[in-house]
Amino acid sequence: MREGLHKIVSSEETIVAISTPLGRSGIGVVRISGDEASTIALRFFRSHSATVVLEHRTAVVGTWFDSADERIDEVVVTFFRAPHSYTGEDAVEISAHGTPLSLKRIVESCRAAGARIAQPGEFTLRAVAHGKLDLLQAEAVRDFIEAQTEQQAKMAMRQLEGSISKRIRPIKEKLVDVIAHLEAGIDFAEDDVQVPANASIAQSIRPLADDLCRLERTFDYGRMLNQGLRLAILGKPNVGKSSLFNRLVAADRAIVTDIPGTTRDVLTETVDMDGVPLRFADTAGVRQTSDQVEKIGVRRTLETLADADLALVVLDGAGSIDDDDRHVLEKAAATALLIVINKSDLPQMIETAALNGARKISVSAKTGQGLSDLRDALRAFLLERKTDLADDLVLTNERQHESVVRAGQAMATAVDALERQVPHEMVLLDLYGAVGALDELTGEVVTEDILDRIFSTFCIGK
Ligand SMILES: Nc1nc2c(ncn2[C@@H]2O[C@H](COP(=O)(O)OP(=O)(O)O)[C@@H](O)[C@H]2O)c(=O)[nH]1
Ligand SMILES: [Mg+2]
Repeated sequence: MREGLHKIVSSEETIVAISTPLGRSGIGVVRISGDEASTIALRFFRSHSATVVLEHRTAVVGTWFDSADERIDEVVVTFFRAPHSYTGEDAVEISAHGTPLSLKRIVESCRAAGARIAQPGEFTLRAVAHGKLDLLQAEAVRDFIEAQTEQQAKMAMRQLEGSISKRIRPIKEKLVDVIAHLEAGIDFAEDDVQVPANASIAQSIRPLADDLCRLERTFDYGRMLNQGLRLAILGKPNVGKSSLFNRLVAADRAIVTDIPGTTRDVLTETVDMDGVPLRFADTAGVRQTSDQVEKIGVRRTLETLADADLALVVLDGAGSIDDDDRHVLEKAAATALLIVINKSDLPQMIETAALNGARKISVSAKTGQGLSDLRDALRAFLLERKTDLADDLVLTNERQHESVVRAGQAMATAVDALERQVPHEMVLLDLYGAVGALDELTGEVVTEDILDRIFSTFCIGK
Protein backbone atom coordinates (compact mmCIF):
# COMPACT_ATOMS: atom_id res chain seq x y z
CA MET A 1 0.00 0.00 0.00
CA ARG A 2 1.14 3.55 -0.69
CA GLU A 3 2.97 5.54 1.93
CA GLY A 4 0.60 7.47 4.17
CA LEU A 5 -2.49 5.67 2.94
CA HIS A 6 -2.41 2.62 5.18
CA LYS A 7 -3.42 4.84 8.09
CA ILE A 8 -6.48 6.03 6.24
CA VAL A 9 -7.55 2.95 4.31
CA SER A 10 -8.13 -0.46 5.77
CA SER A 11 -9.64 -3.23 3.67
CA GLU A 12 -10.60 -4.99 6.87
CA GLU A 13 -13.53 -2.62 6.79
CA THR A 14 -15.76 -3.76 3.98
CA ILE A 15 -17.67 -0.94 2.30
CA VAL A 16 -20.91 -0.93 0.36
CA ALA A 17 -22.81 1.64 -1.72
CA ILE A 18 -25.27 2.03 -4.57
CA SER A 19 -23.10 2.97 -7.55
CA THR A 20 -25.84 4.09 -9.92
CA PRO A 21 -27.86 7.29 -9.59
CA LEU A 22 -30.85 7.12 -7.27
CA GLY A 23 -33.80 7.00 -9.59
CA ARG A 24 -35.81 4.46 -11.49
CA SER A 25 -33.78 2.72 -14.17
CA GLY A 26 -33.48 -0.61 -15.95
CA ILE A 27 -30.58 -1.72 -13.81
CA GLY A 28 -29.08 -0.48 -10.57
CA VAL A 29 -25.72 -1.57 -9.22
CA VAL A 30 -24.62 -2.07 -5.64
CA ARG A 31 -20.93 -2.48 -5.02
CA ILE A 32 -19.16 -4.13 -2.08
CA SER A 33 -15.41 -3.97 -1.53
CA GLY A 34 -13.16 -5.34 1.19
CA ASP A 35 -12.08 -8.58 2.83
CA GLU A 36 -15.64 -9.64 3.69
CA ALA A 37 -17.16 -8.86 0.27
CA SER A 38 -17.69 -12.45 -0.85
CA THR A 39 -18.70 -13.73 2.59
CA ILE A 40 -21.38 -11.07 2.81
CA ALA A 41 -22.59 -11.76 -0.72
CA LEU A 42 -22.83 -15.50 -0.11
CA ARG A 43 -24.92 -14.89 2.96
CA PHE A 44 -27.74 -13.22 1.02
CA PHE A 45 -27.32 -14.49 -2.51
CA ARG A 46 -28.60 -17.80 -3.80
CA SER A 47 -27.70 -18.84 -7.29
CA HIS A 48 -30.34 -20.28 -9.60
CA SER A 49 -28.05 -23.18 -10.41
CA ALA A 50 -27.25 -25.88 -7.89
CA THR A 51 -23.76 -24.75 -6.93
CA VAL A 52 -23.15 -21.29 -5.52
CA VAL A 53 -19.54 -20.48 -5.97
CA LEU A 54 -18.34 -16.99 -6.66
CA GLU A 55 -15.66 -17.31 -9.26
CA HIS A 56 -13.41 -14.45 -10.25
CA ARG A 57 -14.96 -12.40 -13.06
CA THR A 58 -17.91 -14.71 -13.49
CA ALA A 59 -21.45 -13.37 -13.48
CA VAL A 60 -23.96 -15.53 -11.63
CA VAL A 61 -27.76 -15.15 -11.83
CA GLY A 62 -29.78 -15.66 -8.68
CA THR A 63 -31.90 -14.15 -5.92
CA TRP A 64 -30.91 -11.73 -3.18
CA PHE A 65 -32.55 -12.30 0.19
CA ASP A 66 -32.57 -10.12 3.28
CA SER A 67 -31.60 -11.21 6.82
CA ALA A 68 -35.14 -12.50 7.42
CA ASP A 69 -34.81 -14.67 4.34
CA GLU A 70 -37.27 -12.64 2.38
CA ARG A 71 -36.62 -12.25 -1.37
CA ILE A 72 -35.51 -8.76 -2.34
CA ASP A 73 -34.77 -9.04 -6.05
CA GLU A 74 -33.51 -11.17 -8.92
CA VAL A 75 -29.91 -10.13 -9.47
CA VAL A 76 -26.67 -10.82 -11.30
CA VAL A 77 -23.65 -11.03 -9.03
CA THR A 78 -20.09 -10.66 -10.28
CA PHE A 79 -17.11 -11.35 -8.08
CA PHE A 80 -13.64 -9.85 -8.54
CA ARG A 81 -10.82 -11.36 -6.54
CA ALA A 82 -8.10 -9.09 -5.16
CA PRO A 83 -6.01 -7.61 -6.61
CA HIS A 84 -7.86 -7.84 -9.92
CA SER A 85 -10.73 -5.50 -9.15
CA TYR A 86 -11.34 -1.75 -9.46
CA THR A 87 -10.36 -1.21 -5.83
CA GLY A 88 -7.64 -3.85 -5.72
CA GLU A 89 -9.61 -5.63 -2.97
CA ASP A 90 -12.11 -8.47 -3.11
CA ALA A 91 -15.16 -6.87 -4.67
CA VAL A 92 -18.70 -7.88 -5.55
CA GLU A 93 -21.00 -6.07 -7.95
CA ILE A 94 -24.69 -6.76 -7.68
CA SER A 95 -26.77 -5.75 -10.68
CA ALA A 96 -30.37 -5.53 -9.61
CA HIS A 97 -33.46 -3.84 -11.02
CA GLY A 98 -33.10 -0.07 -10.77
CA THR A 99 -35.68 0.30 -8.04
CA PRO A 100 -34.34 2.61 -5.33
CA LEU A 101 -36.31 0.69 -2.71
CA SER A 102 -34.77 -2.72 -3.32
CA LEU A 103 -31.30 -1.29 -3.96
CA LYS A 104 -31.49 0.28 -0.52
CA ARG A 105 -32.63 -3.03 0.96
CA ILE A 106 -29.65 -4.81 -0.61
CA VAL A 107 -27.32 -2.21 0.90
CA GLU A 108 -29.11 -2.56 4.25
CA SER A 109 -28.59 -6.34 4.24
CA CYS A 110 -24.86 -5.87 3.61
CA ARG A 111 -24.70 -3.33 6.40
CA ALA A 112 -26.43 -5.71 8.78
CA ALA A 113 -23.74 -8.26 7.91
CA GLY A 114 -20.97 -5.87 8.89
CA ALA A 115 -20.25 -3.69 5.87
CA ARG A 116 -20.06 0.06 6.26
CA ILE A 117 -21.63 2.60 3.86
CA ALA A 118 -18.88 3.98 1.62
CA GLN A 119 -17.87 7.64 1.73
CA PRO A 120 -17.92 9.65 -1.52
CA GLY A 121 -15.10 8.42 -3.76
CA GLU A 122 -14.05 5.73 -1.29
CA PHE A 123 -13.89 2.94 -3.88
CA THR A 124 -11.54 5.08 -5.95
CA LEU A 125 -9.56 6.03 -2.85
CA ARG A 126 -9.03 2.33 -2.20
CA ALA A 127 -7.96 1.87 -5.81
CA VAL A 128 -5.30 4.52 -5.18
CA ALA A 129 -4.29 2.95 -1.88
CA HIS A 130 -3.73 -0.40 -3.58
CA GLY A 131 -1.76 1.11 -6.45
CA LYS A 132 -4.45 0.48 -9.10
CA LEU A 133 -4.61 4.19 -9.92
CA ASP A 134 -2.42 7.14 -9.06
CA LEU A 135 -3.92 10.39 -7.79
CA LEU A 136 -3.95 11.98 -11.23
CA GLN A 137 -5.90 9.04 -12.56
CA ALA A 138 -8.31 9.24 -9.63
CA GLU A 139 -8.93 12.88 -10.49
CA ALA A 140 -9.45 11.83 -14.10
CA VAL A 141 -12.13 9.34 -13.00
CA ARG A 142 -13.99 12.20 -11.34
CA ASP A 143 -13.50 14.54 -14.31
CA PHE A 144 -14.69 11.82 -16.66
CA ILE A 145 -17.88 11.30 -14.68
CA GLU A 146 -18.46 15.04 -14.51
CA ALA A 147 -17.60 15.72 -18.17
CA GLN A 148 -20.22 17.75 -20.00
CA THR A 149 -18.54 18.07 -23.35
CA GLU A 150 -16.89 15.50 -25.57
CA GLN A 151 -13.56 17.34 -25.31
CA GLN A 152 -13.65 17.18 -21.52
CA ALA A 153 -14.40 13.47 -21.67
CA LYS A 154 -11.56 12.86 -24.13
CA MET A 155 -9.07 14.74 -22.01
CA ALA A 156 -10.17 12.94 -18.84
CA MET A 157 -9.86 9.60 -20.63
CA ARG A 158 -6.28 10.42 -21.63
CA GLN A 159 -5.43 11.37 -18.09
CA LEU A 160 -7.05 8.17 -16.91
CA GLU A 161 -4.68 6.30 -19.19
CA GLY A 162 -1.86 8.05 -17.33
CA SER A 163 -0.85 10.76 -19.80
CA ILE A 164 0.44 13.15 -17.13
CA SER A 165 1.99 10.46 -14.95
CA LYS A 166 3.90 9.10 -17.95
CA ARG A 167 5.32 12.54 -18.55
CA ILE A 168 6.29 13.03 -14.91
CA ARG A 169 7.93 9.65 -14.35
CA PRO A 170 11.08 10.14 -16.49
CA ILE A 171 11.56 13.63 -15.06
CA LYS A 172 11.51 12.23 -11.56
CA GLU A 173 13.82 9.35 -12.44
CA LYS A 174 16.43 11.68 -13.88
CA LEU A 175 16.11 13.95 -10.89
CA VAL A 176 16.71 11.03 -8.55
CA ASP A 177 19.82 10.14 -10.60
CA VAL A 178 21.19 13.63 -10.09
CA ILE A 179 20.43 13.37 -6.38
CA ALA A 180 22.25 10.02 -6.16
CA HIS A 181 25.34 11.51 -7.78
CA LEU A 182 25.39 14.45 -5.42
CA GLU A 183 24.78 12.26 -2.37
CA ALA A 184 27.61 9.94 -3.38
CA GLY A 185 29.94 12.92 -3.71
CA ILE A 186 29.10 14.02 -0.17
CA ASP A 187 29.20 10.56 1.45
CA PHE A 188 32.43 9.47 -0.14
CA ALA A 189 34.23 12.78 -0.36
CA GLU A 190 37.43 11.27 1.06
CA ASP A 191 37.31 8.34 -1.34
CA ASP A 192 37.75 10.64 -4.29
CA VAL A 193 34.41 9.82 -5.86
CA GLN A 194 34.14 11.72 -9.12
CA VAL A 195 31.40 14.32 -8.77
CA PRO A 196 30.57 16.04 -12.03
CA ALA A 197 31.24 19.76 -12.20
CA ASN A 198 28.44 22.09 -11.11
CA ALA A 199 27.94 23.32 -14.64
CA SER A 200 27.30 19.85 -15.94
CA ILE A 201 24.90 19.02 -13.09
CA ALA A 202 22.99 22.21 -13.78
CA GLN A 203 22.99 21.23 -17.44
CA SER A 204 21.27 17.95 -16.64
CA ILE A 205 18.59 19.63 -14.49
CA ARG A 206 17.71 22.39 -16.95
CA PRO A 207 15.90 20.26 -19.56
CA LEU A 208 13.87 18.66 -16.78
CA ALA A 209 12.80 22.09 -15.58
CA ASP A 210 11.94 23.01 -19.17
CA ASP A 211 9.79 19.92 -19.47
CA LEU A 212 7.88 20.88 -16.35
CA CYS A 213 7.50 24.39 -17.67
CA ARG A 214 5.83 23.08 -20.81
CA LEU A 215 3.51 21.04 -18.66
CA GLU A 216 2.77 24.05 -16.47
CA ARG A 217 1.75 26.11 -19.48
CA THR A 218 -1.00 23.65 -20.37
CA PHE A 219 -2.96 24.73 -17.32
CA ASP A 220 -4.25 27.90 -18.92
CA TYR A 221 -6.10 25.87 -21.52
CA GLY A 222 -6.77 22.89 -19.26
CA ARG A 223 -8.54 25.04 -16.72
CA MET A 224 -10.71 26.58 -19.43
CA LEU A 225 -11.48 23.17 -20.83
CA ASN A 226 -12.31 21.76 -17.43
CA GLN A 227 -14.06 24.65 -15.77
CA GLY A 228 -15.11 26.65 -18.78
CA LEU A 229 -14.00 29.94 -20.33
CA ARG A 230 -15.40 32.73 -18.15
CA LEU A 231 -16.68 35.60 -20.26
CA ALA A 232 -17.98 38.84 -18.75
CA ILE A 233 -20.24 40.93 -20.97
CA LEU A 234 -19.58 44.48 -19.90
CA GLY A 235 -20.64 47.98 -20.83
CA LYS A 236 -22.59 51.05 -19.84
CA PRO A 237 -26.41 50.73 -19.68
CA ASN A 238 -28.43 50.23 -22.88
CA VAL A 239 -25.61 49.27 -25.25
CA GLY A 240 -27.27 45.86 -25.77
CA LYS A 241 -25.41 43.55 -23.35
CA SER A 242 -28.49 41.55 -22.43
CA SER A 243 -29.58 41.30 -26.06
CA LEU A 244 -26.14 40.03 -26.99
CA PHE A 245 -26.13 37.61 -24.08
CA ASN A 246 -29.48 36.17 -25.17
CA ARG A 247 -28.12 35.74 -28.69
CA LEU A 248 -24.92 34.07 -27.52
CA VAL A 249 -26.64 31.59 -25.24
CA ALA A 250 -29.44 31.15 -27.77
CA ALA A 251 -32.17 31.72 -25.21
CA ASP A 252 -34.36 34.52 -23.90
CA ARG A 253 -32.70 34.55 -20.53
CA ALA A 254 -32.08 38.19 -19.78
CA ILE A 255 -34.73 40.89 -19.72
CA VAL A 256 -34.22 43.41 -22.49
CA THR A 257 -35.77 46.88 -22.33
CA ASP A 258 -34.84 50.37 -23.44
CA ILE A 259 -34.83 51.47 -19.80
CA PRO A 260 -31.23 51.95 -18.66
CA GLY A 261 -30.38 49.87 -15.59
CA THR A 262 -32.75 46.97 -16.29
CA THR A 263 -30.19 44.27 -15.52
CA ARG A 264 -29.24 44.41 -11.89
CA ASP A 265 -28.03 40.95 -11.13
CA VAL A 266 -25.35 38.92 -12.88
CA LEU A 267 -26.88 36.19 -15.04
CA THR A 268 -24.73 33.30 -16.18
CA GLU A 269 -25.33 30.65 -18.79
CA THR A 270 -23.03 28.02 -20.24
CA VAL A 271 -22.89 26.93 -23.86
CA ASP A 272 -20.60 24.44 -25.52
CA MET A 273 -18.26 25.66 -28.26
CA ASP A 274 -16.12 22.95 -29.89
CA GLY A 275 -16.19 21.05 -26.62
CA VAL A 276 -15.14 23.96 -24.46
CA PRO A 277 -17.79 25.29 -22.08
CA LEU A 278 -18.28 29.04 -22.53
CA ARG A 279 -19.63 30.61 -19.37
CA PHE A 280 -21.22 33.91 -20.37
CA ALA A 281 -22.12 36.41 -17.68
CA ASP A 282 -24.53 39.23 -18.44
CA THR A 283 -23.90 42.08 -16.05
CA ALA A 284 -25.47 45.25 -14.83
CA GLY A 285 -24.39 48.30 -16.81
CA VAL A 286 -21.46 50.09 -15.24
CA ARG A 287 -22.26 53.72 -14.46
CA GLN A 288 -22.36 56.14 -11.56
CA THR A 289 -25.72 55.71 -9.88
CA SER A 290 -27.48 56.64 -6.68
CA ASP A 291 -29.95 53.74 -6.91
CA GLN A 292 -29.10 51.31 -4.08
CA VAL A 293 -30.00 48.14 -5.97
CA GLU A 294 -28.20 49.25 -9.10
CA LYS A 295 -25.12 50.08 -7.01
CA ILE A 296 -24.99 46.50 -5.76
CA GLY A 297 -25.39 45.34 -9.36
CA VAL A 298 -22.41 47.43 -10.42
CA ARG A 299 -20.33 46.01 -7.58
CA ARG A 300 -21.22 42.46 -8.66
CA THR A 301 -20.30 43.36 -12.22
CA LEU A 302 -16.84 44.36 -11.10
CA GLU A 303 -16.47 41.13 -9.13
CA THR A 304 -17.50 39.13 -12.19
CA LEU A 305 -14.94 41.04 -14.21
CA ALA A 306 -12.22 40.19 -11.72
CA ASP A 307 -12.95 36.47 -12.18
CA ALA A 308 -13.26 36.59 -15.97
CA ASP A 309 -10.82 35.12 -18.47
CA LEU A 310 -12.02 37.52 -21.14
CA ALA A 311 -14.13 40.67 -21.01
CA LEU A 312 -16.49 41.45 -23.88
CA VAL A 313 -16.78 45.21 -23.69
CA VAL A 314 -19.93 46.26 -25.53
CA LEU A 315 -20.16 49.72 -27.10
CA ASP A 316 -23.10 51.26 -28.93
CA GLY A 317 -22.06 51.69 -32.57
CA ALA A 318 -24.91 54.13 -33.16
CA GLY A 319 -23.55 56.50 -30.52
CA SER A 320 -20.22 57.99 -29.74
CA ILE A 321 -17.78 56.95 -27.07
CA ASP A 322 -18.42 58.89 -23.89
CA ASP A 323 -17.04 59.05 -20.36
CA ASP A 324 -19.15 56.08 -19.25
CA ASP A 325 -17.61 53.93 -22.01
CA ARG A 326 -14.13 55.15 -21.13
CA HIS A 327 -14.82 54.29 -17.50
CA VAL A 328 -15.80 50.73 -18.48
CA LEU A 329 -12.73 50.34 -20.70
CA GLU A 330 -10.55 51.51 -17.84
CA LYS A 331 -12.09 48.97 -15.45
CA ALA A 332 -11.55 46.18 -17.97
CA ALA A 333 -7.99 47.17 -18.78
CA ALA A 334 -6.48 44.56 -16.47
CA THR A 335 -8.39 41.71 -18.16
CA ALA A 336 -7.95 40.33 -21.66
CA LEU A 337 -10.66 42.07 -23.65
CA LEU A 338 -12.55 42.06 -26.89
CA ILE A 339 -14.46 45.14 -27.97
CA VAL A 340 -17.91 44.39 -29.36
CA ILE A 341 -19.45 47.26 -31.28
CA ASN A 342 -23.18 46.56 -31.20
CA LYS A 343 -26.16 47.85 -33.18
CA SER A 344 -24.45 47.55 -36.55
CA ASP A 345 -27.95 47.57 -38.09
CA LEU A 346 -28.20 51.30 -37.30
CA PRO A 347 -26.18 54.10 -38.94
CA GLN A 348 -22.76 53.96 -37.31
CA MET A 349 -21.60 57.04 -35.44
CA ILE A 350 -18.82 55.58 -33.35
CA GLU A 351 -15.23 56.76 -33.79
CA THR A 352 -13.17 53.61 -33.37
CA ALA A 353 -9.80 55.24 -33.98
CA ALA A 354 -9.50 55.98 -30.26
CA LEU A 355 -9.77 52.26 -29.47
CA ASN A 356 -6.29 51.31 -30.52
CA GLY A 357 -4.87 47.97 -29.59
CA ALA A 358 -7.84 45.83 -28.60
CA ARG A 359 -9.55 43.56 -31.10
CA LYS A 360 -12.87 45.00 -32.37
CA ILE A 361 -15.86 43.18 -33.76
CA SER A 362 -18.97 44.74 -35.18
CA VAL A 363 -22.26 42.95 -34.45
CA SER A 364 -25.97 43.46 -34.26
CA ALA A 365 -27.66 41.66 -31.39
CA LYS A 366 -30.90 42.58 -33.10
CA THR A 367 -30.27 40.94 -36.49
CA GLY A 368 -27.53 38.48 -35.55
CA GLN A 369 -25.07 40.05 -37.97
CA GLY A 370 -21.43 39.54 -36.93
CA LEU A 371 -22.15 36.90 -34.32
CA SER A 372 -20.19 34.25 -36.17
CA ASP A 373 -17.22 36.66 -36.28
CA LEU A 374 -17.56 37.02 -32.54
CA ARG A 375 -17.57 33.26 -32.07
CA ASP A 376 -14.49 33.02 -34.33
CA ALA A 377 -12.75 35.57 -32.14
CA LEU A 378 -13.53 33.47 -29.06
CA ARG A 379 -12.19 30.41 -30.85
CA ALA A 380 -8.99 32.31 -31.68
CA PHE A 381 -8.66 33.40 -28.04
CA LEU A 382 -8.83 29.78 -26.93
CA LEU A 383 -6.45 28.62 -29.62
CA GLU A 384 -3.85 31.18 -28.57
CA ARG A 385 -3.89 29.63 -25.13
CA LYS A 386 -3.52 26.12 -26.38
CA THR A 387 0.13 25.13 -26.16
CA ASP A 388 1.78 22.46 -28.31
CA LEU A 389 1.29 19.88 -25.58
CA ALA A 390 -2.37 20.61 -25.02
CA ASP A 391 -3.66 18.18 -27.62
CA ASP A 392 -2.18 15.31 -25.64
CA LEU A 393 -2.51 16.36 -22.08
CA VAL A 394 -3.41 19.31 -19.90
CA LEU A 395 -3.29 20.07 -16.21
CA THR A 396 -6.90 20.51 -15.21
CA ASN A 397 -6.97 21.71 -11.64
CA GLU A 398 -5.24 23.97 -9.13
CA ARG A 399 -3.79 21.11 -7.15
CA GLN A 400 -1.94 19.71 -10.14
CA HIS A 401 -0.81 23.13 -11.22
CA GLU A 402 0.47 24.04 -7.75
CA SER A 403 2.59 20.88 -7.53
CA VAL A 404 4.10 21.38 -10.97
CA VAL A 405 4.91 25.02 -10.23
CA ARG A 406 6.47 24.06 -6.90
CA ALA A 407 8.63 21.36 -8.49
CA GLY A 408 9.71 23.72 -11.26
CA GLN A 409 10.63 26.47 -8.84
CA ALA A 410 12.65 24.09 -6.67
CA MET A 411 14.60 22.94 -9.74
CA ALA A 412 15.24 26.52 -10.83
CA THR A 413 16.54 27.34 -7.34
CA ALA A 414 18.81 24.29 -7.47
CA VAL A 415 20.26 25.34 -10.83
CA ASP A 416 20.80 28.83 -9.53
CA ALA A 417 22.52 27.50 -6.38
CA LEU A 418 24.83 25.30 -8.47
CA GLU A 419 25.83 28.30 -10.55
CA ARG A 420 26.63 30.24 -7.40
CA GLN A 421 28.76 27.35 -6.07
CA VAL A 422 26.48 26.86 -3.06
CA PRO A 423 27.41 23.65 -1.15
CA HIS A 424 25.78 20.53 -2.53
CA GLU A 425 23.97 19.84 0.75
CA MET A 426 21.88 22.95 0.06
CA VAL A 427 21.29 22.08 -3.57
CA LEU A 428 20.06 18.67 -2.48
CA LEU A 429 17.38 20.25 -0.30
CA ASP A 430 15.90 21.93 -3.38
CA LEU A 431 16.10 18.76 -5.43
CA TYR A 432 14.38 16.76 -2.70
CA GLY A 433 11.77 19.50 -2.62
CA ALA A 434 11.21 19.05 -6.35
CA VAL A 435 10.89 15.27 -6.01
CA GLY A 436 8.47 15.78 -3.11
CA ALA A 437 6.25 18.05 -5.19
CA LEU A 438 6.18 15.52 -8.05
CA ASP A 439 5.36 12.73 -5.60
CA GLU A 440 2.47 14.77 -4.27
CA LEU A 441 1.26 15.37 -7.80
CA THR A 442 1.04 11.69 -8.64
CA GLY A 443 0.11 10.62 -5.13
CA GLU A 444 3.30 8.68 -4.43
CA VAL A 445 3.18 10.54 -1.15
CA VAL A 446 -0.18 11.71 0.11
CA THR A 447 -1.47 13.70 3.01
CA GLU A 448 -4.94 13.53 4.47
CA ASP A 449 -5.47 17.11 3.41
CA ILE A 450 -4.87 16.33 -0.26
CA LEU A 451 -7.08 13.26 -0.10
CA ASP A 452 -9.87 15.28 1.47
CA ARG A 453 -9.57 17.90 -1.24
CA ILE A 454 -9.86 15.33 -3.97
CA PHE A 455 -12.28 12.73 -2.70
CA SER A 456 -14.78 15.11 -1.11
CA THR A 457 -15.68 16.12 -4.67
CA PHE A 458 -16.59 12.57 -5.73
CA CYS A 459 -20.02 11.03 -5.83
CA ILE A 460 -20.96 8.16 -3.53
CA GLY A 461 -20.49 4.72 -5.00
CA LYS A 462 -17.44 5.62 -7.11
N1 LIG B 1 -31.17 48.53 -33.28
C1 LIG B 1 -30.64 47.77 -32.32
N2 LIG B 1 -31.11 47.83 -31.06
C2 LIG B 1 -30.55 47.04 -30.12
C3 LIG B 1 -29.52 46.13 -30.44
N3 LIG B 1 -29.17 45.46 -29.30
C4 LIG B 1 -29.98 45.96 -28.33
N4 LIG B 1 -30.81 46.89 -28.81
C5 LIG B 1 -31.81 47.66 -28.05
O1 LIG B 1 -31.14 48.44 -27.06
C6 LIG B 1 -31.91 48.51 -25.87
C7 LIG B 1 -31.12 48.04 -24.69
O2 LIG B 1 -30.84 46.66 -24.85
P1 LIG B 1 -30.35 45.73 -23.65
O3 LIG B 1 -29.95 44.43 -24.24
O4 LIG B 1 -31.36 45.72 -22.57
O5 LIG B 1 -29.07 46.56 -23.20
P2 LIG B 1 -28.22 46.44 -21.84
O6 LIG B 1 -28.75 47.49 -20.93
O7 LIG B 1 -26.83 46.75 -22.24
O8 LIG B 1 -28.38 45.06 -21.30
C8 LIG B 1 -33.16 47.68 -26.16
O9 LIG B 1 -34.21 48.54 -26.53
C9 LIG B 1 -32.75 46.76 -27.27
O10 LIG B 1 -33.85 46.36 -28.06
C10 LIG B 1 -29.05 46.07 -31.79
O11 LIG B 1 -28.13 45.33 -32.17
N5 LIG B 1 -29.62 46.91 -32.68
MG1 LIG C 1 -29.02 44.36 -19.50
